[in-house]
Amino acid sequence: MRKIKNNLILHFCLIVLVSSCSITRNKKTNENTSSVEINLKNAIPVNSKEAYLKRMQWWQDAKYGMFIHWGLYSSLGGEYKGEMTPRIAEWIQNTMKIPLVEYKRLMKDFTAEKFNADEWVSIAKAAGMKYIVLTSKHHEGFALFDSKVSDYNVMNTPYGKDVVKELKEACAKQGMRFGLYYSHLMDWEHPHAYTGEGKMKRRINTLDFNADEMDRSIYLKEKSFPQLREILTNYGKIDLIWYDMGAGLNVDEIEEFVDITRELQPEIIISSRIGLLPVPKTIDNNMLFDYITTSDNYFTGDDLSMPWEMPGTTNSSWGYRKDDHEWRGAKLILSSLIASASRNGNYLLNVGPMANGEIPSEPIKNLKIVGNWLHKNGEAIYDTKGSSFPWNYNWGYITEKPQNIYLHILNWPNTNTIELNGLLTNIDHVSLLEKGTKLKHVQKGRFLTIDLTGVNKDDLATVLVVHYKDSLLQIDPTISQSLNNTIRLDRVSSIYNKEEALSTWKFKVETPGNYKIQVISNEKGKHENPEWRGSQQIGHIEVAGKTIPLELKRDEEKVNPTLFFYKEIRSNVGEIKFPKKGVYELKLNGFEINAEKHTKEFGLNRIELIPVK
Ligand code: H79
Repeated sequence: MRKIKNNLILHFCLIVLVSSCSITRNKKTNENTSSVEINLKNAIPVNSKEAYLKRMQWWQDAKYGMFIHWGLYSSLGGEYKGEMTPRIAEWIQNTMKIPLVEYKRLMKDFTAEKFNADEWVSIAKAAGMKYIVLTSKHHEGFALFDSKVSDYNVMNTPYGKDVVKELKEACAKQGMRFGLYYSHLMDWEHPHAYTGEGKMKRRINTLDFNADEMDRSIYLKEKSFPQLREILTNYGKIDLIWYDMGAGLNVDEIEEFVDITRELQPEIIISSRIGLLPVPKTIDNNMLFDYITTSDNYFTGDDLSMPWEMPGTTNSSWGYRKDDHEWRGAKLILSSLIASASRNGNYLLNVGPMANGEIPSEPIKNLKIVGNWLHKNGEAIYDTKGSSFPWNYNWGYITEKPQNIYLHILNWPNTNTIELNGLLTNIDHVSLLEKGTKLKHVQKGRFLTIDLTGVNKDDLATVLVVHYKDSLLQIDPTISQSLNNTIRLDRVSSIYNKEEALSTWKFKVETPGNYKIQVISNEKGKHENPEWRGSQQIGHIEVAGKTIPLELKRDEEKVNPTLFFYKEIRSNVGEIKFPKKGVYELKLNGFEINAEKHTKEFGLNRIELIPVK
């Protein structure tokens, strides 16, 4: 996603290119795509927005999936010649410069004697996950399926059976949706998997091959396209294809991937990492992917303009890594799931089995805890839509269904009350989702206040249901003070002018007086080395006729409820006086803000104005 947003020029060119190609797309006459014509005309699922949304429905309702990274790297567990790789474990061949002949010998260690497809699916089921995505081939080039295209596959290991087939069958048996990851551009076994120059060159196996002699069309023709045809032909219905690292492919190449995919699996859902592409402005035939994959392990807090999914890890690697015991706890997993759902996103959470086929016990345990919670509270996750409120709340997140607003309390409030601000619809009742117990509440003006006295707190998340009878939920989008008088200015509710590096909020003040200003932001960048950009910019805040120079300091830090590796930083900025009731404006000047993981801008989360007692 970051790639998409960072490339505005490319963005424009691609939009033009993609749409002008659309006319010719169905007219290709070469062998690979001749049959596409018929299929695309008859079955392209994006002929109308309705058809697209219908095809996407199961996935949007599912919310939660299991990612499985399994390959030859799994047998190393991150260790090569007595040393641990400093980077993600599945990159070990590239990072530790392991010669291909030697790496290929790992095939003999792919024993999988404890692999039981039914058991894996049962684990996902018990976790409350609704779909599974398996690495059919990762960057290393080794296929987990019976491939006639390349011998570098699971049939030539001691295990000797087709893993894709077994898992697909187990999924079909247990009613689990099944998707495949396929690294379509990168391949460290093929001599022609050329990804590009500069930084892109690091994605090539330059240890065994000479990048200057590479011809990508050979790789695509010999391995990537035909293997894709194999996985999309030999296993019945495939629900989703997770292309990865497609940056470097040109639009023609991307289109060819799309054509093959849609030809063989018209109902399939395609991930955005198929290439460096813009987010489509409209849902139509020209779409080359169906949903946006966000940056790994990074939830920005935003809703996006089309369906989206955050892929995440349970420790720090995707592939099995034996020294990494920093497992993401159940509460963090659940927070990420709830937060994603509250902004209409899915969460695809990874496990990295060992070469013997065992999934490490710690993530299984944590997944199960979340699964038990979902068993009781699933109504508030599955089939929901995101929050209608344009701001966030400190106590947790919101999901919705017609007539119901679900409040997921992750941080129990000291006041024992939960408050919704801006609600205009009349409430019928408020209850505890799990027990159905009705809760005392008061609705006055734009505030709904719910009394939590006597409510048993669920340490993971307590869900309240706010039930209303009107056909529509009405919300007043004006930002105003909460009942404890704090004013919360979320990045998601700001008007941002990028050229002027200016963020503006308008808000109502009911209680005049002195307020402390605090800026809350997130670290970003590589997970091995999170960075905080607060000290790299200077600017000022203009509010209530005053200009306050801004130099942010790391005054407080805490673990982020959704971002495993990245701290939430609080900076004290000063004080401001609101002399009387009324509408005020706050301008954050000189700060380029952007919540995404790999952008250099400041990762603003919100500004809080807190009354001075
Ligand atoms: O499959 C998982 C990752 O292996 C894959 N995508 C997820 C779902 C992925 N491939 N590349 N990346 C993610 C980006 C990471 C690049 C890095 Fe590196 C690998 C950073 C450090 C090692 C390339 C090589 C850039 C620096 C060295």
